[in-house]
Amino acid sequence: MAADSTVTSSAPAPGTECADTASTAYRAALQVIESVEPRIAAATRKELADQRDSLKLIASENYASPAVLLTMGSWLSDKYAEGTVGHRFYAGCQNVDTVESVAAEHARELFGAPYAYVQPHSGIDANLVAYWAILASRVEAPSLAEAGARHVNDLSEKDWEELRHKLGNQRLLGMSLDAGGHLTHGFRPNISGKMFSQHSYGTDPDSGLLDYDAVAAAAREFKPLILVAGYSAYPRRINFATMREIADEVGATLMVDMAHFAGLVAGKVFTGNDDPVPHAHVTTTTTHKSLRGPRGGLVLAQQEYADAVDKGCPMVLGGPLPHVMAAKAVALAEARQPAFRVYAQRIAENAKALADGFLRRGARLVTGGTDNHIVLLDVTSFGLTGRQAESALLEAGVVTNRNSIPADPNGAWYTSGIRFGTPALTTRGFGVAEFDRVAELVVDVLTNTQPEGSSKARYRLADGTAERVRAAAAELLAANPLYPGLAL
Ligand code: DSN
Repeated sequence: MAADSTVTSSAPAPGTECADTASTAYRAALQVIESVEPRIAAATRKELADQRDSLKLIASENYASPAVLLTMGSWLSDKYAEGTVGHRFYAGCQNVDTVESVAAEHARELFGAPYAYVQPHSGIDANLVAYWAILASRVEAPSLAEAGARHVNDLSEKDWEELRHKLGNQRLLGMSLDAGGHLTHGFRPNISGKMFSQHSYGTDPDSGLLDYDAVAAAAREFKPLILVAGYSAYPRRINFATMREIADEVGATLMVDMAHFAGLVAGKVFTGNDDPVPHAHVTTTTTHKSLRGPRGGLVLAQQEYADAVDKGCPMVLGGPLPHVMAAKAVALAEARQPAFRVYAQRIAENAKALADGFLRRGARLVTGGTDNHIVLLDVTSFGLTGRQAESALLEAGVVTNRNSIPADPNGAWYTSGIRFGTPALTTRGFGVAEFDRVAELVVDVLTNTQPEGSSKARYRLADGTAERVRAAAAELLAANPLYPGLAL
């Protein structure tokens, strides 16, 4: 398939250029690593080459700036600091206190949240902190008051037994995995599906869109303690004001997991009812997806939940990772710059261009399009499973992940969808013309892929397809280099 458009490169996201000083730092670091374990230095170099040479379309990945990456490689890593700022279980935490305070201040200012907790090591940790903070506030605190106790250790064995029973029998209502929810929103194999009595809401079978009346009906019937909103594979915005009304009506706490779209909230693409922070009691996120920070998590809370969230360590977390909290502070400082708003706007514009590019070429999209950073392609329209499509795309240098679609006929392993996201390539400088070309290349691969026999995994890519697509992708990638200026 020939190119149908000439593409021009746009500027990479500010902060991801690699100045001479950063190049020198990376070269020195790799030399030091090489002298101890050359295989790790080699894998690190190879990862950069692989990331530079492929079209990264995984919706949950990005490229952090050299400043963020370099911040993680320091002796801050060597410090134990269980506890909270000014209240640690170890001596000598004054510098970690500074790091944690600065990161939390940036998080509060960026998201307009009364309280921020920056210790969680990941998204699942952030969600566990949130769940246990809500359980502590809504279940444990009233039980302690009733028993006239100040601390769980002061409870009689009988009261403790009752409280443990209560804590283990609360209800959680979240979006189902195949509608786009996350494992930690009550999926049975995950701890969230085991520690709560769980019920899920889906999407409208015809439109694929969230049906708020159905969510309200499920909430009225199930009466959850926690209503979870947020997604990892739903290509649309959520009205969080409506979700809060539903939560209030049934006395639930609204928890929003904005891990996927935190960058769009930070960049003010999602405002008003699209911004979860003013509406949710507790908001969680990872920091490494559209927010473009280090791998990690954080929790934002309204004041009423702040004290309980603050006990995340040692309630469910081990010692904080000071070097990662430092990198969160740097990333959040970057996200407070005006340039980040431009970046976030482009993420959404590019997703629309990718979706339109697919639709114009006859592909079927879940919900018929996107208004966030995700595009979910139903690959059954190409006669493929998600597994076959994912492998064929990878062979052609297009890195994606297979994903369930609502009522998926192929189940959660083989799936029927491919999830695409625009944050990473937008960081490299891709614009709408480049994303239209990406849609063309993806459709080229999928129309030239055939299932092999009755296998849901094996496939055959027509001769020459991988080479043709790789060559076209190489042009796009060369025009939009990753970490321009970084020479190892
Ligand atoms: N694994 C992440 C994703 O890909 O969406 C969510 O945790």
